[in-house]
Amino acid sequence: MTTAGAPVKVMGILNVTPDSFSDGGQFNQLDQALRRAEQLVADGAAYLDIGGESTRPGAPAVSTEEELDRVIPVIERLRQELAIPLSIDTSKAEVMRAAVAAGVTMINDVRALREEGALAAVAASEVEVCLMHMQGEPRTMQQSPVYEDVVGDVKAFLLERVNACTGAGIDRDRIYLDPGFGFGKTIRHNYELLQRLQALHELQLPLLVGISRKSMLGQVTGRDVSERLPAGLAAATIAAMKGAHIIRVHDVRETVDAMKIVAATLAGEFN
Ligand code: 7PM
Repeated sequence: MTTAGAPVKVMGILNVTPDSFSDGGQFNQLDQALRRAEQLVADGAAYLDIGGESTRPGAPAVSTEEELDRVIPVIERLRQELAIPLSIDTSKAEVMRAAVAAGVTMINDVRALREEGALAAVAASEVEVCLMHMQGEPRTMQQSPVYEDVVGDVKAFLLERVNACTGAGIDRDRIYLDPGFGFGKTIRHNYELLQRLQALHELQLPLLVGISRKSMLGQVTGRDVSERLPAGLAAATIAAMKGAHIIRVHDVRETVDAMKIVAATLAGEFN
């Protein structure tokens, strides 16, 4: 359980994959991304996470060129127009370097800097980094995930990645950890991780958690992706009560309200 500390921050997801903005035309897409970003800021986001590579189970890989073309113009435009810290959801060193040059505050890597050159790219910068746990690769990770002890295994993996970071010259004060809900995990694994989220505090680093609209919500409620918000708010609230520092979501406005209730409860202002 957490103590009353800084309020939990909400990270808004800004997808810039082609399917998220239907018709082509780069200027049109940039304007749409900016409008969506402005809305997320107005809704109370503390970070925007920009993703150009679909990490969904079974998704095709995206080339470096394609990913750069999708995300860099968006980062540059948002950096010009908005003051909010930006995060880039990528695993590629080249995209990391270009995103840092374009002004991101955080690298959010579902592969925890295991790709060639990624550790060095972050070490050469001053940005924050989120190290996420994933078993396997997006294309096949949901086929038959196996753990000895999911919490222990995730913790051991994250510790190894923290050590790889510090060994490469990335200070601990720049690192966030994420158990990677839905990334090579069964429903049981996901709920055991949520139930025992506090165990990850033993690594003594802030936690980032992403559960928004994921199948672990659909499997319990029977709801389709578009109807998972109430379940997502319950999961975000539980993660916050267990001491998560940043919650990564699609529905920022509603999640910020939920986090205000958590903060009011923990601060005891009205008791
Ligand atoms: C389709 C299915 C598209 C799932 C995208 C996804 C996380 C992340 C993602 C997370 C961190 C999503 C995922 N999930 N980064 N990127 N933590 N740090 O649901 O849980 O957004 S992609």
